[in-house]
Amino acid sequence: MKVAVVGATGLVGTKMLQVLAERNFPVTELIPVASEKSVGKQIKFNNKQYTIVSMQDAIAAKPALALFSAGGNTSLEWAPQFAAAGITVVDNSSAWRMDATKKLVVPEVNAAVLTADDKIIANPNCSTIQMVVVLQPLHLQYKIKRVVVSTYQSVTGTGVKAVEQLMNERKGVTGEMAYKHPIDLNAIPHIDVFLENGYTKEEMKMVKETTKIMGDDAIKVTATCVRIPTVGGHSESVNIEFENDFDLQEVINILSKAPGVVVQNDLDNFIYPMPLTAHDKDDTFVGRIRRDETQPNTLNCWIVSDNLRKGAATNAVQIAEALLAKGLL
Ligand code: 11C
Repeated sequence: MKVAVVGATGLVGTKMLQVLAERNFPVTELIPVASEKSVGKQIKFNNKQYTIVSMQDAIAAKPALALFSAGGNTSLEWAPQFAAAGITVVDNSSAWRMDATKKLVVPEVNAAVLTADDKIIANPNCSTIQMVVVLQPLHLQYKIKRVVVSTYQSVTGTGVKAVEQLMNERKGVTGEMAYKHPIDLNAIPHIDVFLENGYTKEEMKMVKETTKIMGDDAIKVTATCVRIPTVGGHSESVNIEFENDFDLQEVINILSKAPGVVVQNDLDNFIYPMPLTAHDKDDTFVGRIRRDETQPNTLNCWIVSDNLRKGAATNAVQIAEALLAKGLL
């Protein structure tokens, strides 16, 4: 299958190429697309060299699938043009996620919603994806009423410039600032832009995307999103209130069997999820699973996943795999 990767030179685009190769996605020809300044440059995929092309040339090449990770504005302008040419787009930006006519998909949760009519499919925000793969199996069993989440997000979520800022600060070198503040030895409670309600757009993504993916508007979510100086993945402290009571061992058993979830909850051996150990893995890790002793039917846990993998590239490729499995590609 001919596959285009739009934004092929960015952090997520590079990871998409890696994940496509690792998972043996049936790519017969790669069409890498990047900004005008990269057109004509070569990139390697599956031991073959490919030349980066423009958007127009990518559409003319008629791939069956295009994985987009080139930002919201590029996606708003170009995804409809790819779709009009019969190319199925899986888009990693926030451009289409809350559009009622577009599906927002985490395959472990809602692959069933995909149909032949879906030509632009939205990949959710990284911090939402890793949370819903853990919430969904628990919701099916105990029915979630409310979620309170605080995130500890890796600089890789911002992009190459933020990783450079962190590394420059570590070396004592002055360079370009991706953030308004130093990030090393710091925690910045500000991810994406501030909205009128005092929350950030990142926090509201977690609120709105969760109910759309899980297909239940009754689930209440409130979020505080914080950037910290890590690179391996995003971490989340999650407090979940259920309609029904639970047995802690049953919760652990349910999560142990949940697709894409790995339980790391061995306190005696100091085993719990961390960005350093989640880095470069496709799974979502959950630990510190314990009852909230301050109110009934409420659980606390700690969720970590590599935001460039399950939070972006891996989830996008899994959507493509789901389309393929359903005969929609
Ligand atoms: C971050 N979650 O860590 C963001 C990155 O809406 O796809 C992804 C932003 C998005 O900064």
